[in-house]
Amino acid sequence: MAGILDYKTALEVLNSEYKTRDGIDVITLMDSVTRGGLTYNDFLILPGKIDFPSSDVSLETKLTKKITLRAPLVSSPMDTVTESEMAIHMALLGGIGIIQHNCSPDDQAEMVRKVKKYENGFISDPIVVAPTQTVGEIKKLKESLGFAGFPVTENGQVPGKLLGIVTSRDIQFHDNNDTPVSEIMTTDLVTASGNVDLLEANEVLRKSKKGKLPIVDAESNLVALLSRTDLQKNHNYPNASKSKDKQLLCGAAIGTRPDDRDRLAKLVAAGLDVAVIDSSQGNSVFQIELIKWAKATFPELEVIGGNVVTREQAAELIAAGVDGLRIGMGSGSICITQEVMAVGRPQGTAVYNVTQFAKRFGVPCIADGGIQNIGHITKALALGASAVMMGGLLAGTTESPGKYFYKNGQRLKTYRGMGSIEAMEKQGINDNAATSRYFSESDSVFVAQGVSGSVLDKGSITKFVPYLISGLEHGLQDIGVKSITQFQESVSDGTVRFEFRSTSAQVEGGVHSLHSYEKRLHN
Ligand code: NAD
Ligand code: CPR
Repeated sequence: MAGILDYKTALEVLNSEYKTRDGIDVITLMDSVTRGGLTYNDFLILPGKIDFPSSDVSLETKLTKKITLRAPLVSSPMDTVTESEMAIHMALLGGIGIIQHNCSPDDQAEMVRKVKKYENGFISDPIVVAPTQTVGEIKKLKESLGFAGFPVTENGQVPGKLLGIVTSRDIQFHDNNDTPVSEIMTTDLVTASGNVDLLEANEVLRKSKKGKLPIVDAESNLVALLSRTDLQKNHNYPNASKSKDKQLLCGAAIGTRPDDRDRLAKLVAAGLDVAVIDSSQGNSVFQIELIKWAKATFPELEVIGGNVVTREQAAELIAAGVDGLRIGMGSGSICITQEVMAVGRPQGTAVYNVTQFAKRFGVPCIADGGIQNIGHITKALALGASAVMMGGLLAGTTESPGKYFYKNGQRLKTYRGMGSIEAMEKQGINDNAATSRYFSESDSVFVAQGVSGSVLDKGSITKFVPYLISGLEHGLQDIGVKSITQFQESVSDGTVRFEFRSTSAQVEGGVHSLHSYEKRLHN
């Protein structure tokens, strides 16, 4: 039939008559000289061709020059986002957590130690009791914790010589609350040695039919515990981020005050893998000196500098010796920096400009702030970031610090900026924590750079992060790339194409024209 072309001819026509691919390349997209800065919402990536399953997509990426992650996901060093629980689970799921520093150096080092000592499934800091404690005290513990079954150690601590276990059954019908634990505890124990692995330990626990399996060292000191109730929960984490010695990878943030050198020494002694120098404006003599000192003093430690949003800032920190950069100024969900300081940059433009410069020196970059959904992560990767850092998206999860509370029937947790009045007012027990950290010598009032608010309960990151990962894999599949490396190469060579998104296009791209709906993101 005249005028109608068959499939083969369509491809021939496409290849012979069209000089460029549909859409625009990244250079045209990011031409901020004529167009101004862009945020993630201002553009879209055009789909490519799918010829592989999404499970084939690799999300392996560089966090720093030496550290590789299986997932490009980092939790932010904020006191409502990352302490040990978050860092442990981020690392188990293939990303990494950066422990916050609005606390004493000793507390922060202890959090790092907890991550480094963590072994999946083993409780490394079980609640234990001393033989001199009373039945009454055990009943109270049971009431407040919701479980009983406490190992009894000679010194009432871990490690400590294991003497027995006191369980619900031991105290159930015991009316005399003054009886010491030593008289009623079970001493007929099944234990496993300290070098047992999780699979073997689970097997011993299963066969023993006991509720708890104490793990002891060669001197019979209790070092950890395995609980029957956790048997079902002891998932495998094949993508866990681990150092050479098989411990989970852990990051921590420090400031640029003179005291932060002592803080860093403590963190390194606790096993720290990567330090993030935390400042909204990274290009300062304080930071440059600190980077040089840290790299000279701890050659094995990876150091991420920031924050930066321009080539010039990046160049200074790269010259000082950073192993990675953190990009973002004023894009965070709790942030008022652009409003108050009049400085910052739209995040898409900041990410693109810094990454294109830093990649010439092999310095990976983290896109920090403003990540509201999976699409934003894909776009940050498209613009050259190796990983994204998230605050608000991970706040309100089971693993984030802080207690849930209810307001208007909704379950919430606090989420606040680290330069909010509330965070600055948090009084540390040590002179480097909290307020002293934020003041310049001449300051007499706080100038807030962020707000304090609340976010909805998001459940556990053990569900939320796999959702992010799966969504990313599907996104890359739609674009037609099998890995982050291929993605970034295809953006650079112009194969992956983009489109601007007008305001009405943004409205069209969101849910619209419904009377009501419920936005459920994953099962
Ligand atoms: P900062 O510690 O870098 O700076 C606070 C003040 O202390 C600045 O005036 C700085 O010049 C001064 N200072 C730092 N080191 C000094 C030294 N050695 N000697 C003398 N003065 C020194 O912290 P910040 O930039 O205010 O940020 C505070 C927190 O808020 C951080 O956690 C940061 O990540 C967060 N924040 C982030 C952004 C962002 O857009 N990414 C914006 C604002 C705040
Ligand atoms: P969201 O992921 O919530 O958008 O942004 C988190 C990022 O915001 C942090 O990693 C940090 O860089 C930045 N941030 C933290 N506190 C801030 C204050 Cl007070 N002001 C501006 N930005 C802040």
